Amino acid sequence: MNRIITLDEFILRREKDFPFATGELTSLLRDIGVAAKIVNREVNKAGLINILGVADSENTSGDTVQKLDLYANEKLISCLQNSGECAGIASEEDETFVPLQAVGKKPSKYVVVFDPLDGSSNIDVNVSVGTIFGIYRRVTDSNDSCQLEDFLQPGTELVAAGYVLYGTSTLLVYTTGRGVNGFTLDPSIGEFCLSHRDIKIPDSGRYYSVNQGYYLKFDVEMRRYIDHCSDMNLRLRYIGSMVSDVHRMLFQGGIFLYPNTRKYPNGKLRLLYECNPLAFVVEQAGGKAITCQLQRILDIHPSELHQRVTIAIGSPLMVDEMKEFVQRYNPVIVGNGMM
Ligand code: P6P
Repeated sequence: MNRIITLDEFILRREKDFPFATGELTSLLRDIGVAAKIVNREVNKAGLINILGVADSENTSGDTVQKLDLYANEKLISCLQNSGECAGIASEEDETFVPLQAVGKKPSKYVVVFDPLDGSSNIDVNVSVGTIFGIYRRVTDSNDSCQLEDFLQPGTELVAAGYVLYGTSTLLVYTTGRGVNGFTLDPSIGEFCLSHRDIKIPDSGRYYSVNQGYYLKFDVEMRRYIDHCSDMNLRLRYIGSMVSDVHRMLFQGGIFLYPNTRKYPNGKLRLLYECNPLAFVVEQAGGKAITCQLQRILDIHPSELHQRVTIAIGSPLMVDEMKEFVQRYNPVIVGNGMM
């Protein structure tokens, strides 16, 4: 039986891979692991302690906020505040970024973006949800409070990103730009243990994931690509929780799409704390992530915290094929030199 390698041990070992690492990123990643355990504890018993259901509020994006969204948001912020390694956070649940107080005299070098509970509309029906996070090195003077530009960085500047999936088991998947590894929470010892080493996405797959209910609202090139998936007898899987749908693609191969619609002309999903972190993970696993207008997700320079984008993410051969459909049925996009 393989020796147990905990998340803490793995992160510490990997710190040695970074010659100039001074331990801040290591302890920040470990603190996110702690926050994930706390959120997991409540997600798993949400039905028992009356934190299911809808909070009487909407977030910046106009999404109905679930009580557990707010709980997860609070726990993540307090864990990151205690870490002393995080200068500030940007969350789906907060209209603006939230500077965090320095602990002692040490200024913090990093900021964290996160969706505290992605897919939370699924909670009340016991369908898996997840936390998505990304870590940036600050671009402003670390002796001062963090600024908006610390968060408005392209995904290529992420130093780490990942997600926690609260499903049949609780899995933390992350990358620091040297591959992707997965850790399963062992409740008997309260530790995330290495369970999926060096994850690689299959080049292609038998699944496509899109909200078929919007089919008639998609542009022609997306409808033709979706028709092609159906003609190829691919299986449609759509949970309504991006982190869960993308997680499936990571292990089984496939493509996840959220194109523009009349209601969401720029797409529904948020660039900063949904698409960029998942794009970093998927690219590190050998996959691709582009907009439905063929721009690489990680190259986009965000203009505001809650910016929405369209996305096609998953197996490289399937993303390339989708790109061919866009080029064939909407040459205007290609003419704009997107890709
Ligand atoms: P729709 C959840 O609210 C979310 O942000 C993603 O996790 C998910 O993929 C998407 O929205 C679902 O949106 O319009 O298909 O219900």
